[in-house]
Amino acid sequence: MQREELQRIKEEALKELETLKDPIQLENFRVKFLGKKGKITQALRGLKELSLEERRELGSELNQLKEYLEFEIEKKRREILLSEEEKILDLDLTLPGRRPFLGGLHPLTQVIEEVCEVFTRLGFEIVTGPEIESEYYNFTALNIPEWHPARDMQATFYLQNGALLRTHTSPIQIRTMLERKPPLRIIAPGKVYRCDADVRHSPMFHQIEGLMVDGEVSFADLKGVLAYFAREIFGEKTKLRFRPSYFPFTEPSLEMDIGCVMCEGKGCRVCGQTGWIEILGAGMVHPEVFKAVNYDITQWQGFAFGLGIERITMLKYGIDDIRLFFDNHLYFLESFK
Ligand code: FA5
Repeated sequence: MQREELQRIKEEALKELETLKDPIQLENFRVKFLGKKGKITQALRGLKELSLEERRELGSELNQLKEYLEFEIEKKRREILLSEEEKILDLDLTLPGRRPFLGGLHPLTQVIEEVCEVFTRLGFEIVTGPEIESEYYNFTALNIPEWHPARDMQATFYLQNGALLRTHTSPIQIRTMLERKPPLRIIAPGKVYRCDADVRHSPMFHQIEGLMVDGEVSFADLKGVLAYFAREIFGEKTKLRFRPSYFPFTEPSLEMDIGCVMCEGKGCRVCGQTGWIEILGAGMVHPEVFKAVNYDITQWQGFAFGLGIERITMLKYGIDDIRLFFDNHLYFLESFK
């Protein structure tokens, strides 16, 4: 990457920007310069081959150009929208005034609300817990002692004071059981964090934890509740399957997969060519977990589950890249209003 090359990209982008007239041209332009394989993205990647000083100088200029183009693309998008409206107004002056742009709920918020609604219908109460957790609640009380290899199943962000960003919503199980006496039925939505990123994995994502404890609760109850939830959210015809799995805090454990809607089960990059996407882990509460919260294991039984909200939303709306949820492009968000 040389200064002349940067200059060439800049001139080309600014010249082309002037000529854009419709949303398709605008999107092609965005992909050409700012997309994953776009010229600016590639140029930013190429910086690592330069000396520190050149990297600093060209990097800052490239980033400025990137921000400028992002701003201009959004501005153009609005101009195009307004000019379409004006064309209509030219034809009919009796039309009402221009309406302001209305915001809407983020698709993930919509799905969290929808899933919570399904479980509250079944008598589950909504609770929450902190995102900064101690190792005790996130791991130890869930039957994952320090030496246990299962700690590596969830690559963890540790804070300097020994605390951590919770890697799952399961610590809320412990907090709730310590505060309350059974019987109980709760669900707990929230953000969780893992050092993980690709088309299906995001370093921050959302889960909903579920926990039911009562005198007699069986594995069949768990499967029944999960199948009901899947039918309510995805419709009667959706394909689902249960697979045996392992979690230190449940025994026996399972994972539930939904047939991939992107390829209808044929196999694609989103489902890793398997035709299925895993959306949750679940199982019967492990006796060691009950012991950690002083519940009498001869008296109480329970099941727990943890749903991945991004995966559910991807399946529900046919979204093929998890990162779209967090880029916050208006054209993406507006399609969920
Ligand atoms: C857990 O987090 C367990 N706590 C779930 C659980 C709860 C099991 C209660 C038993 C009892 P897992 O790591 O598999 O399990 O994550 C659960 C779901 O979160 C996955 O099925 C997937 O849908 C979603 N998920 C996991 N990692 C990511 C990620 N990096 N990005 C987006 N979604 C993810």
